[in-house]
Amino acid sequence: RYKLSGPEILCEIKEKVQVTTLTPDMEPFSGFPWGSQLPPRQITSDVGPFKTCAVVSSAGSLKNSGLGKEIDSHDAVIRFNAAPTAGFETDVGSKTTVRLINSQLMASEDHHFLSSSLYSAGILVSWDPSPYSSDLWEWFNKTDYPIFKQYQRYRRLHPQQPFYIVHPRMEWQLWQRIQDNMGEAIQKNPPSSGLLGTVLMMSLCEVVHVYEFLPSRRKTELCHYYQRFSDAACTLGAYHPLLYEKNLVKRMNQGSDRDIYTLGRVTLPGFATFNC
Ligand code: NCC
Repeated sequence: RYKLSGPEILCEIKEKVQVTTLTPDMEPFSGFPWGSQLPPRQITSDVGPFKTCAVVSSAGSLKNSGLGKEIDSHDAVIRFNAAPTAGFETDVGSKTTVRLINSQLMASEDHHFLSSSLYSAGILVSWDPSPYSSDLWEWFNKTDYPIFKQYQRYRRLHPQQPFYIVHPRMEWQLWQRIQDNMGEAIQKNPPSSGLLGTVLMMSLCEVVHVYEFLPSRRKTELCHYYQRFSDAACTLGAYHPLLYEKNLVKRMNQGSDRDIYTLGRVTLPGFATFNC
């Protein structure tokens, strides 16, 4: 059962993971005055389609990669959480089309989410890692972090910037794909931002290149390319089922092992480009 081929896994993800964002017509949001702050249409209807896309993990192994030009040559680039480009252009490029952020960052004092210019460029997409539930009422009543309070505040300050919220069902549909393709029980925590962003881009792009999600020869214990902090758990996972996510991406990779080793680059096809 868990020995599916790469193309079979790609098909399962395409067919079973719905890339959905919250819209004002969904309950309970339809009953709240602020529900109208949500974008009226799905991100997949508003954004793209793009030909080529780059997913830039925040891994420390991007440091000294010199991948900046290659990353910027894509039609769209997704980055995560507080990952900066300023000062790191040579290694990570400077284009940011989409930034995927978790609700922990939105709520934390340290990140100055409401005021930092880091978040005001490009399209924002946020998600909340609350425990296993895809029911919107249930989730609304027990999000892990105050995602809606922060969302409303941010929207008032930046009403023109596109800002989506991922339907939690997507996290758990993706989690189920990881679980069903492993021979052992994995922790019931949602996939990392990196995998969520990869699947989001597969629904917006024809070709997706993912950088340093599968570590290259530059593999390091340095957590992020933009910080001094070291911890192998950043690459291998603790809370997120990161090792299993990486195993799945390795099996779906359509590029060469050499590309992984030298560039930290994985090549995945957009959902629109293959039939199942
Ligand atoms: O670290 P984080 O992730 O922001 O990284 C974004 C994505 O890059 C991939 N990654 C990162 C570092 C590394 N050495 N190897 C990698 O492969 C992962 O796919 C990761 O998802 C997150 O997923 O949202 C996460 O967020 C941080 C943190 O909340 C934010 O950076 C904001 O400060 C989490 N760290 C902590 O809670 C301490 C991290 O566990 C997951």
